[in-house]
Amino acid sequence: MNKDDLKKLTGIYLILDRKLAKEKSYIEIIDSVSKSGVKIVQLREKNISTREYLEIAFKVKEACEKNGIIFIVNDRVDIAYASNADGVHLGQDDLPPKYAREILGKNKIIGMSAGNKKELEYALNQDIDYISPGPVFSTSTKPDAGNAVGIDFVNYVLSNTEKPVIPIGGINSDNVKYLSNIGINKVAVISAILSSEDLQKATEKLFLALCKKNWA
Ligand code: TZP
Ligand code: MG
Repeated sequence: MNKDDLKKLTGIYLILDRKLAKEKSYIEIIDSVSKSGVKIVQLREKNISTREYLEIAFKVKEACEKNGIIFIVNDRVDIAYASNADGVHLGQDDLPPKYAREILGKNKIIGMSAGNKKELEYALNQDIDYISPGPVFSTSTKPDAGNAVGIDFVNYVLSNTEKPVIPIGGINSDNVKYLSNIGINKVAVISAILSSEDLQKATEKLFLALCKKNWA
């Protein structure tokens, strides 16, 4: 996919998190969600060695490629580069996007989180390809994520940029309508899918709710 098409893409951005994936293999997870609306997968490993991270990245990249899914690495520009990922997601404390761009090149996707107006302003002044406001709703998946920013902040982001906006944090099949109603076509989730017994069903349900417009 050309990264310029990212804005038009409708779908789920699934973040792979070992804690919530429990014993399930990432490859099985990707295989079971890829036909149900997951269009982007992010690998988000914590507390493992660089070599281990890279080994996992190679495998996840292969599974994503096979399933036509965009593959993003969280935080680590070195791992994104070495695994030839489609891009990297950076937090406000990670390597500044300008260095990530120098390393990865102009064709790779660089995404950035923003949890308030100041972070948004910083992000929008960088050479990035999408922005993730959040946490939109409260979430226990990332205890240090800060206070929920709410739909109003997502609306504020939408009115301040033409870049793709991919909200994150506490999003599920019940509340996603508040986002699709304001024009959001992509959402990033962890628990809404990974905490379910049936990953495929949970993905379908979320995707359907995301695609459904103009809810009452
Ligand atoms: N960044 C902001 S909130 C969050 C991250 C990684 C966690 C999202 O997980 P969930 O389970 O979809 O709320
Ligand atoms: Mg980060």
